[in-house]
Amino acid sequence: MEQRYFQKEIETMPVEEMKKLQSEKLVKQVKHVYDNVPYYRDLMDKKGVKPEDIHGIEDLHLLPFLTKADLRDAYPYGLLAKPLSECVRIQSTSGTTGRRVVAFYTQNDVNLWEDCCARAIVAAGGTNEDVCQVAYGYGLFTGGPGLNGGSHKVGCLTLPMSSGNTERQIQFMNDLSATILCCTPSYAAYIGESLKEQGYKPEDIPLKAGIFGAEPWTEEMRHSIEATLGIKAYDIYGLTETSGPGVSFECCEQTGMHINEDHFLAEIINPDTGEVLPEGTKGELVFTSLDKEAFPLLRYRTRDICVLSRKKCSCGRTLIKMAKPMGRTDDMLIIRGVNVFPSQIETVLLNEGYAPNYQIVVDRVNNTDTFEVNVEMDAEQFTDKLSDILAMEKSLAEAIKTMLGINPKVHLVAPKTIVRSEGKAVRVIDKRKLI
Ligand code: DLL
Repeated sequence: MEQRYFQKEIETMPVEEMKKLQSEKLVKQVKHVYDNVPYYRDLMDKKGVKPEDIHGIEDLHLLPFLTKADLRDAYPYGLLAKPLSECVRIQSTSGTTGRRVVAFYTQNDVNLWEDCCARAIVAAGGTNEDVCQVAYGYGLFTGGPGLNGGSHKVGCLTLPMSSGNTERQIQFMNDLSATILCCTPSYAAYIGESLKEQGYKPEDIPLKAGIFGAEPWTEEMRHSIEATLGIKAYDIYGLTETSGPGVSFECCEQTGMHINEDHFLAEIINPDTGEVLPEGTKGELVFTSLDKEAFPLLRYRTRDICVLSRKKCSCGRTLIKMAKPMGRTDDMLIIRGVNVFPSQIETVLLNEGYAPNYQIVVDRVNNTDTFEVNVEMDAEQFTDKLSDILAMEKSLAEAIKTMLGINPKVHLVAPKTIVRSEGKAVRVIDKRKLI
C-alpha cells in the first residue's frame, strides 16, 4: 500500500537535513524571544547566556527551562512575543488548580498548528473522501479547534460535534457515515459502549479510524476500542502550551508518535537534575517551539515522562518518535511507598476482562495509606450474589497486587455507576493532601 503524507518533504526529510533546519530555526527563535519577551530575557541573563551563544541545536542545553509555574507567574501577557494586534486566537488549558494557562496564536501559528493536525489525520488514513467527526470539546480546549482545522486542511467533510450528547453523536455518525472519529480515548470507549448497548456490531459502524489523545491510555484500551468500534485507533499528543494536539501523532505502525520536529524540538531530561538524557532513556519530555510567533516557549518542561526513539519506521517518516507518555512527574501516586501509575491499574482491569471504567481513591487513616479501586461491572458481569462478587473482588485485588506489589481494596460497583467522562476522565481521588 502506498503511504500518504500531508507534507511529504518534511515528514520524510533525512535526519541530518532536519537537524540543520532545526538549528537555523532555533537561532532565529532565541533571538525573537530574547528581543520580545522580557520575562525569558531575564531568565537568560540570570543564566549568563545571550542569543549569540546559541549557534544551533547543540547549544540548546545552555538555555534556561520554563515551567508551568513560570506560565502562571507571567499570566496573562508576560510570555507574549507579538503585539496583541497580531494575535488572532487564544486557547487555554482545561484548568487544574491555580491560574489557567493562556496561549496566544498569530494567524501563522494557527496555520502551522492545523498543518500538524492534518499530518495526523493523513497518517491515520484520512483523505478528502472521509467524513471526520470531531468529538473533542470545542472552545478554550485545544482538541476541537485543532482537529477541526486539520480536518479542513485534509479536505474531509468535518462534523464539528464537540463532546457530549452521545445520542446525537451516534445519530450523526450513522446518518452521515462518519469514517474518522476524533475524541478522548475514554469518550471513544463510552461511545463504543453505547453503540454496543443499542445492538450495533463493529461491522455495522461506518468508522474506519479514530484519533484519540489528550489523556493517557494503554495498549489494552486501544485493543478494546478497536474491537468494539471495528476501527484502527491512533494516538495523538499535544499540550496547550505548545499549540495543542498534533505535537506528535501515530502512523500505521502504531508504535509511538512521530513528533513534528520541524516545529517542536524535543529533549528528555532527568526531572530531578535537569540533565539532558540520551535517546532511549526514560525521563521528562521538554519542548522548544521553533516556529511559534506569539507564544514561543523555549525548553518547556511538560512533566510528561517519556522515551524518544529514532528507530527506522516502516511508514517512511523520519520524524523522531515518542512513546506513549508513561505518566507525569506530577501525577504519579506514591501509595505505601510504592510508585503507582493509574495506567498500570487500567492494564490489569482490561487484562482481567473489565471495562476501563474505574476510580482510584487514596486516603490516609492512622498514618497508613488506604488504597481503594472502584471498578464497574458490565451488564454481563453483574450479579447480586454476594459470594460471587466477593470472589471477583478478591481475584482482581490479587491481580493488582501482582502488578504493583501492594494490596488494594477492590469494590465492584453496578453498571453505569461510575460517572462517564465527555472529556478527560477523573481517575484518581487523592484525599491525603500530602502537599
Ligand atoms: O490535551 C491537547 C490535546 C487535545 C492532545 C486533543 C491530544 C488530543 P492539555 O489540556 O494542555 O492539552 O493537556 C496536555 O495532556 O501534557 C499530557 O499529560 C496529556 N496528554 C495529551 N495527549 C496525550 C496522549 C491537550 N496522547 C497534557 N497520551 C499533556 C497521554 C496525553 N497523555
